[in-house]
Amino acid sequence: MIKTSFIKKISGSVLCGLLTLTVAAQQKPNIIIIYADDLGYGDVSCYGMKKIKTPHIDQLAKQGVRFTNAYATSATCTPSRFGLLTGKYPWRQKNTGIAPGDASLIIPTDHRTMPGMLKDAGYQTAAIGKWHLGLGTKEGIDWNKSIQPGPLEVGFTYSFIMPATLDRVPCVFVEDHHVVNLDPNDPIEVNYQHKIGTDPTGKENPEKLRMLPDPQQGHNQTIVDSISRIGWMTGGNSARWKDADIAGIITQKAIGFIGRNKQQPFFLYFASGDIHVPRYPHSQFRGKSGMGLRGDAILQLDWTVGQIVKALDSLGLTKNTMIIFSSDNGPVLNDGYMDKAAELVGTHKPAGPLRGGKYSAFEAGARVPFIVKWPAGVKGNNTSNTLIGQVDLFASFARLTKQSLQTDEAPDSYDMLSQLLGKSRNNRPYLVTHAGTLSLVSGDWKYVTPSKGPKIARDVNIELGNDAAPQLYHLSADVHEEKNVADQYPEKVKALAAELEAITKK
Ligand code: NG6
Ligand code: CA
Repeated sequence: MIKTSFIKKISGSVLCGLLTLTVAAQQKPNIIIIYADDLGYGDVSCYGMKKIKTPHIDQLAKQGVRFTNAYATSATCTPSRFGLLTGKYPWRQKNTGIAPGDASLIIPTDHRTMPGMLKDAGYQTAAIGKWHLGLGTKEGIDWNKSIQPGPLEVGFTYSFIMPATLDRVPCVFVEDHHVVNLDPNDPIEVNYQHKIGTDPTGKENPEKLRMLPDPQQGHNQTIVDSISRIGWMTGGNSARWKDADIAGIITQKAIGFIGRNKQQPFFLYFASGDIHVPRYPHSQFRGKSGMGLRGDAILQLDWTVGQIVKALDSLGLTKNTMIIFSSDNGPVLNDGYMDKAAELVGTHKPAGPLRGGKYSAFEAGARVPFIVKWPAGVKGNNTSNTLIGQVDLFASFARLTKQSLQTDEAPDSYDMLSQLLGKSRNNRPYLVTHAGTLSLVSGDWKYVTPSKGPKIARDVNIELGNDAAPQLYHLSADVHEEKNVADQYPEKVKALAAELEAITKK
């Protein structure tokens, strides 16, 4: 009797100790960034999409804070991702434009990144999905050997990535340092200058294609999975992806990572390939939106969000996991393939009330959906018009995880944790966005630097927002940037131009 109660006492206290340990280890919230590709401000139903429903994304908004004034750092992918992960405006560094498929790693390995900082805070950190930040050194990559530097050299403890974009070769997954399912007897070679190997190309064999590339835009080189891509590749046949399976595979990888790390804090940077071209979602979604493949890809993206939420629920991790949902840049319809996105969009406005789109200095270029859900720290049903940037996540997560930033880290990142949690509405003092030309958003105003660039990108049919004269918009009254009021407010233009100039020199 005595013995039993003694044992009970011991095991009770051991159990109690274990529980305390688990709770202590779980005190730091898990963080998941779900990063969509080319999803516009108006492309999900909680931001105004009427034609199709995105219930899982809407649910995040219902249970969290939905931001109406949040920005990617840029109007294209590579620079936005660079800004998000480094806390530094991409235009401060050369070669941060849209990365060619054979670009070397763009993120410097000698500075801490956001995942690196979280790793120091005790997190397991994963990059899963689209990378598009270059891989390897300037000497080039041998895709058949250890591929580095890459995500693991900039702070991630695990990675499972598509190296560039879905429309660029090599169309294979890379897990940590190696191409997945590569047969050493069928080595991969990639070339962006000239054709290599004997694989058919879209240019020579259009009859082999499931969707035609837009003749104005290229994308007519090596055919992988019946879709021609940018760049040429040969070999690696067993490793090549099937486009319809990508979302399912990366979602499974994400759920696997979450499951493996359920006992310790984790950070997951989940970069979906949806809804970037080529759009070829799983048959479960094809034909379901009534808006063609672009709408179908939005349904697939929403499903992905639902799967991740469900996995958290079943592991009991929902309460202490912060999910941030956003997009890398604004919307585009025809971005290289004749997938009928433009023909079938109907009355839907991918950019909602905003002007322009992907590539544009107008608001639709970089103002994107941005939702934060964290049951343990954020009240639901909250909408915030606070000015905030994805570049601010680095400093905000540092505060959340009680890490101090070194002086040269995340130079453009503001600690906006209170705003993320819906507890403050204080604006960031200003935010620079980038689409070739730089713009400064400050309070109600937006100043766009004069640029001699074209006014319209004809191939994608998007207004780029370039003008040789300075542009000034009163965003709170004119969110569609109809009226350039620079002539009416010369002092404002001067002040904002000077402020922007000073920021670029910092
Ligand atoms: C452009 C491609 C476009 C897309 C984009 C990158 C052409 C004509 N257009 O250069 O199809 O791949 O790059 O998109 O090649 S992003 O979302 O990754 O920035
Ligand atoms: Ca993009």
